Amino acid sequence: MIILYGLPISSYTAKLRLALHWRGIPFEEREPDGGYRSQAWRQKVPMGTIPAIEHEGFFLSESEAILEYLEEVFPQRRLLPEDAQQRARVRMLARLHDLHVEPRVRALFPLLRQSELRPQLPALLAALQDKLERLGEVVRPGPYLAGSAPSLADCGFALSLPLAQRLLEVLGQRLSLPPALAPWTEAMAKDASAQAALSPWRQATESWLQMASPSS
Ligand SMILES: N[C@@H](CCC(=O)N[C@@H](CS)C(=O)NCC(=O)O)C(=O)O
Repeated sequence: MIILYGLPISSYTAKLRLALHWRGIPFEEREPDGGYRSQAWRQKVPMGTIPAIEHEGFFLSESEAILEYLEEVFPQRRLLPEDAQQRARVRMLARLHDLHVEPRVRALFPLLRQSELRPQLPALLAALQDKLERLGEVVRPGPYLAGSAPSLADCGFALSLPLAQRLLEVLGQRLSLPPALAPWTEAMAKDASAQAALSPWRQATESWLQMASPSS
C-alpha cells in the first residue's frame, strides 16, 4: 500500500492523488510527520516540501520522481506511453509545466495578501499568458495533452491551470487559455477520476482563497 504524505491544499499532493486515481493504485493519505514545515518533516525531506510517498519502507519525495517510480513499480494503466518518442514528449510537457508554467502561477500568490505588490499583476499575467500561448503551440490535445488517454503530462496542468484561473479571478483578472487547450479543459471537466481526485484540493483552495482574498 502506498502512503501519500501531503495536505489537501497542496497542488503537488493533488497532482499525485490524480495520478493514483487515474491508475487505480490503492493509497492512504497522511499529513506530513510533525506537520508541514516541521523539523521532523525536514529530517525526512530536507527541502521541506510535500508531497512524499512511502512504499514498502521506501520513502521518496519530489512529485516527478514519485510518478516515475510508480510507473516502474505498478503495471496497471500506465501514464507513460509505450513508444519512446511519445514518452519523451510526455516528459517534455511535464517539464514545461514544472519549469515554465507553475512558477508563473506561484508568483501570483503574494499578490493576494500584499496589496502593495498588485501593480505587478499586469506584468505577471502577461508572462503567464505568454507561456500558455507557447504551450498551445506544443500540445496536441486528443483530448488529453499528449493523446487520447491521460498521461503524466496532464497531472501538473490539471492543478496549475484551474488554480491560475481562480487566483486571477479573485484578483479581478481573467486568464484566457489558448484555443488548443479547449478540448482538454472539456475532457478534464468530464473525467470522473480527475474530479474525484481534485475535489479535496478544490475545497481547501476555495477556503484558502476566502481567507486570503483581497478586500480592496
Ligand atoms: N518540486 C516539488 C515541489 C513541491 C512543492 O513545491 N510543494 C509545495 C506545496 S504544494 C511545498 O511544499 N512548498 C514548500 C514550502 O512552501 O515551504 C515536487 O514536485 O514535489
